[in-house]
This record gives sequence, structure tokens and C-alpha cells, in this order.
Amino acid sequence: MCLSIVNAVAPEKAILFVVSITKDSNATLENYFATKDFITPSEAGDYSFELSDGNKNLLYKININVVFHSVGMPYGWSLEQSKDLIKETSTYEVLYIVFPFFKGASYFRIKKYGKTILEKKISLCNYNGECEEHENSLSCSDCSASDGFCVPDADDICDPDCMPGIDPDCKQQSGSKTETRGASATNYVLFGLLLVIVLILAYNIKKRFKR
Ligand SMILES: [Ca+2]
Ligand SMILES: [Ca+2]
Repeated sequence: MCLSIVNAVAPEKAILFVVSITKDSNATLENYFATKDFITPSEAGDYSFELSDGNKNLLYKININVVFHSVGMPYGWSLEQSKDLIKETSTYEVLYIVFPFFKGASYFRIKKYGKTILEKKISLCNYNGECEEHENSLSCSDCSASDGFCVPDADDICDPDCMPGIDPDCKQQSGSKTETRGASATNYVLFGLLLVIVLILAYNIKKRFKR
């Protein structure tokens, strides 16, 4: 039971979609990529967001009630002065929708009242050996840990994209730096010993020549 609670609160491997929608139902898929996050809960709403496989079989669906927010009336402005600004900013909304991760996710679809307003073919990996747009180490073997994306998991991989102190595996790296420092100290001792031997030899040779 404890495990299920942990599962419920931990971010999971997911696919994030960034979408902009205008009030007159023009939708644009701005970006998408694999991430670790909490799945967007489905609610009663006029919009549905769907993920399908290569045969367009539905993998997952999230319903959302899209609310078009506007900026408030700026301080000191009259309603008349703010009218255009409020109208303009209330005409579109940027949404961040998180789906569970599906390796075979191939189509992203947006519907309004059941009618498709956007359908896009997506790819999280094209297996061509190059780490490209929409690909990262979470979704694609084309990418290494150095993919511009921080995965701060304790997975024995120090992710160079994470800020210091974020990835617990990177502590190990500072440990290896200590080892490097230890190794260079050993080098100094060896160099010192070598110098002493050289000096003794030089002293003995000099003594021999004096005889
Ligand atoms: Ca690729
Ligand atoms: Ca990375």
C-alpha cells in the first residue's frame, strides 16, 4: 500500500506537449519531448487531447476544460484603456499537457466537442544515431546523457546537463576528482624521490672525479 502511495506522488516517465490554442479553436503543437513529470488529470471539458500509436489506435486520452485567461487591468488604467489589452490576451492560451510515456506514440490529436481540430505525426526517436529535436536520453538511444536535458535520477549516470547538486550521481564525480588530486600528490612524491636519487648520483660522480 505504501508503494502505491509512493507511485502516486512520484513523477513518472512521461511525454510533455506544449500546445497553444486560440479562442476560435486554432491549435498549434509548439513542442513535445519525453520528461519525468506528473500526468495531467483528465476532467470534464470541451477539449480532448489524444495520443495514438502508428495505426492510430488510441493509447491515452485527457479531457481538459480550456479557460482563456487575460491579463488583469493594469494599475492606474481605466477600463476603457485596458479593453484592447484584455481582449488581446484573452484570445489564446498556452497549455502544458503531460501524458504517460508510450514508446509507440505516433500521433497527437486535439478535439473540441469531439471534432478533430489538430492532428500531428510525432516521433520521439528515429534511430539514426543523431540526437535531434524532440529526442533525448529518456526516449531515444540516439542520445547520451549529454543531450541538453537534465535527468536528476540516482541511476549511476552523472548527467552533465544538471545544475550542481541536482543529480545525486554527480557526487561520485567529485569523489573521483579527489582521487585525481590524490594521484597528483603521489606524482609529486615520486618526482621528489627521483630528484633526491639524481642529486645523490651527481654527488657521488663529483666525488669520484675529485679523486
Ligand atoms: Ca535521431
Ligand atoms: Ca542529459
